[in-house]
Amino acid sequence: MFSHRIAVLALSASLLSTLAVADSLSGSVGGGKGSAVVYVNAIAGKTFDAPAKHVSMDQKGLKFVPHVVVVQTGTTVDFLNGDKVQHNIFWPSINGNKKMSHNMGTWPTGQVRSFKFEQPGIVPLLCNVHPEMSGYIIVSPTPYFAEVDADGNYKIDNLPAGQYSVSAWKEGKKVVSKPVTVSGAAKLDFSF
Ligand SMILES: [Cu+2]
Repeated sequence: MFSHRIAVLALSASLLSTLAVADSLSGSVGGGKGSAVVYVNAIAGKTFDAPAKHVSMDQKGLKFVPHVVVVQTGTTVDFLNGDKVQHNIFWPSINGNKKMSHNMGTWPTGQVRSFKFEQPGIVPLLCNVHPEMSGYIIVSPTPYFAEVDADGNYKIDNLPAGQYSVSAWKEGKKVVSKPVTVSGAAKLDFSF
């Protein structure tokens, strides 16, 4: 009876610690101003359902707005042409792999075209009507990602405790990856 009660107590404690501890990863991304994204790489033995919710990126004022969008693998992005001129969207590569280039075509004002990003990686967006336009879709392998704020800091909340490989992307730079052990409020800084 006594040992049974201890076992129940022990189980309750371990459940509580699983539920109550809010593990997180945060830090800074150095190397000057500009957009940057931090994401947790694929976790062995773990799969994640593709999010049902679509994410939007517009073409407005001859720009991709926002300039950078980060999504989980399997997310559909809706691209709205919010200008009075036609826009195109294509990417010459994903992660620098030219075999993964794709052209979504050209569409007029007010129209939306959607694309489901099934492969994780860095997708540099271009418009073949306006060579000065550029944007990025960063497709994270996991739901654990964050954009850096104006001060160059990021925070990934609700990351379960564990050992991970974490990558940082910064516009115009090569992706940097580092291992980290997360337990509680873990810290990891990147510099470019
Ligand atoms: Cu354009």
